[in-house]
Amino acid sequence: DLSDEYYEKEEKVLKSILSRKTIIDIIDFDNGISIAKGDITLFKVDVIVNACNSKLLGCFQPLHKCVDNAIHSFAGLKVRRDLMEIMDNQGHDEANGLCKVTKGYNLPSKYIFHTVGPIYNNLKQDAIDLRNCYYNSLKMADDMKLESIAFPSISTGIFGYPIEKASEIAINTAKEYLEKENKNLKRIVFVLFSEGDYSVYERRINKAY
Ligand code: AR6
Repeated sequence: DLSDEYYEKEEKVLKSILSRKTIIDIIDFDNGISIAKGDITLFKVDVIVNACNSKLLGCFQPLHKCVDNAIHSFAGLKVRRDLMEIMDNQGHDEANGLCKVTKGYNLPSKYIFHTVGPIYNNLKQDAIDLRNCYYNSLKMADDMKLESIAFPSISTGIFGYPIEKASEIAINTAKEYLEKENKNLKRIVFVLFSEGDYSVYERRINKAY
């Protein structure tokens, strides 16, 4: 049971969503890949991906400026409720590279995939885990017959993955997926939260194609 305070908070969030503007800075490359600058919670795509920890229940520091907090704040409390049920049924933490789906609720997007990126330790396994985050999300979106998916830069915030290395994995995994396996996806968007990250992705895409 949720207190009045929770519902009041939820209402404030909804009001702030209605007053928010949509993103303008977006580049579509003609290979199905796009990059954009800004807040992923503003995107209207079939699914946005969340960068989570292995508990999958949101960030435990309410004021932390992570994508997990942004997504939970704007999507609403039903996301955490659904994840609690999923994780209760599963009975153990989520492994790196895997993901679970919830609806998008108050977000413009239909679904959210909650994936667990690796905490960077400069190990070979980190690259495998990060690749799996992208690969498993793409595969799940494709299997669900979705056409558009937006990713944040997974693990490159507090999980410490260097953006140069992480962007190479993100773009190569997307490129490979589109070339070899894709059935339904039409648009893969990488949403970057800073100028610097955006430039890294732009350079990396030009290098990959
Ligand atoms: N839209 C798009 N990107 C964002 C947004 C946003 N609204 N907010 C932040 N970013 P991080 P991680 C960028 O730390 O490294 C949480 O506590 C951010 O600038 O969010 O995978 C989870 O619960 C950075 O470039 O995720 C986990 O415990 C990128 O998103 C942990 O953080 C990822 O940074 C996961 O760490």
